[in-house]
Amino acid sequence: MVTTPLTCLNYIDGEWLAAKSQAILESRNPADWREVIATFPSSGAEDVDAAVMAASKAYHNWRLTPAPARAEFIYRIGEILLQRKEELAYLMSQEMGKPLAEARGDVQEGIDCAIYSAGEGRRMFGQTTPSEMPNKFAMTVRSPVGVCALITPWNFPVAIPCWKMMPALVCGNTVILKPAKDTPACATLLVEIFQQAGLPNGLVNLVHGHGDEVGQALIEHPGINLVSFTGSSQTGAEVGATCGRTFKRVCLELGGKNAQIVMDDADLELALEGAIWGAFGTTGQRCTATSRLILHRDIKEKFTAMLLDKTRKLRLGKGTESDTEVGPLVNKSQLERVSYYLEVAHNEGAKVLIGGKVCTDEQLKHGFFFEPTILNHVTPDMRVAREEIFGPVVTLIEVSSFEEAIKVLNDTPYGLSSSVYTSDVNRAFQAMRDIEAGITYINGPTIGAEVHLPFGGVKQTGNGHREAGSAAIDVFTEWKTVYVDFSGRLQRAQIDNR
Ligand code: UN1
Repeated sequence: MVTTPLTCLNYIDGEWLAAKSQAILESRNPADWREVIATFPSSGAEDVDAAVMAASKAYHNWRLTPAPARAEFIYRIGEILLQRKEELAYLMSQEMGKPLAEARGDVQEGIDCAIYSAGEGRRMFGQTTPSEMPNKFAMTVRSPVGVCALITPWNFPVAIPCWKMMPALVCGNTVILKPAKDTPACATLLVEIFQQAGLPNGLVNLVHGHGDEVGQALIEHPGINLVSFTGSSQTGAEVGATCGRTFKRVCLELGGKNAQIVMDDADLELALEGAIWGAFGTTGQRCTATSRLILHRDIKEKFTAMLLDKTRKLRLGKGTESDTEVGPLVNKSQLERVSYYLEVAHNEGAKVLIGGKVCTDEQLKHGFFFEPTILNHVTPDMRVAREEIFGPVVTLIEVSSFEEAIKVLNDTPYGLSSSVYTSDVNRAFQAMRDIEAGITYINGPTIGAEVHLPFGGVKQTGNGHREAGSAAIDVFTEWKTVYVDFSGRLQRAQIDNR
């Protein structure tokens, strides 16, 4: 296990460095804020500059390294991640609060991503096509984009950086990781693992600090070719605007207001398990979390009673304790945000069925614990039904028909994940077609996307790109179209002599 507090540093051109300003920040345990987990540099524009320079320099050789050889490094990273899984999971649980089993799952997602991305090194397919002309050949090949700035959140502190770094590197890019300031220790250990795999210097750089300093400097930097950002829609809109102005390719994975529909013909026990896991897993701090339960009126009363019973039994606690089911929120401002939404709910006329307040348990009073909360009498127009809360709060909305359920599900500014519990195959297929979201689960919860499939959403959830799976290769490569004319003469195109 890692001994805390850790002294985390930036990693630039193969060297571990303090910020040029020497300024330092702290990361604390959200289950007990008296405990410092790590100190880390509060970097600025000059640190970003050094990282961009290193990444640009390293790019020249890396892009010429054959993709299968690049992939071998990624495979090796997966092996080391597997060896160091427990150490990383424990640190994650300490640093951002998720229960150990979930932290292991987060690291496993990184390992899965390594295995998948390494395979991409031997695919990286282009197309071959006939030409309009005789003795001429046409094809497309993929080229790397260049230097990528990867800005990642704290809720999946290993999986999400892996989703971005691994495909980026396999495609021949070099990267600068700017991790969330709530999880600098996880990011540092992860980059140490990349280093341990023997990656050449400058390919992976790590710059810690505040989003509005380091993040801003990165997205504005002329040496950055691509920005991949996961975070709130509000920040994402600004990142997108800056990248638009400076002609950078940008991939945005933003908020969600995901719903699970439970129809009158659903297996209620199954739907219940899904709802609890979707709403309260990771303390509701997933962009895929279930924050609306759209319940058919014929099962609503029964299902609500089942839900209350199960929620009451959830064990809140420190993520590092083995029987914990729900950990703390990540920091004070998240706790304040969730508390604020409870006020909003109250003012809008929603009714708290359970929870609704900061946990007062003596054992947990030094942590950012909020009780798992169910809000009843919620209507689709309420702010609590439309805005992302990012905490253990689920809203109940009653509907009278399947058509109404789909309409309510779609009635939000977001479109990431969705779920329908029904035993009617016709409804399942209709849902697949009509739901406006990037991900739809039939008889499964809204969380739990797998790394070999596209991840992302529609509307304010993003800008049309997808992460993970082969979709990630589309993000991290440019198409080049190549024509080979072996006729030995000028063949003029777009001259109509037919
Ligand atoms: C996120 O919350 O930003 O689908 C990612 C899931 C996880 C990833 C969540 N595999 O719930």
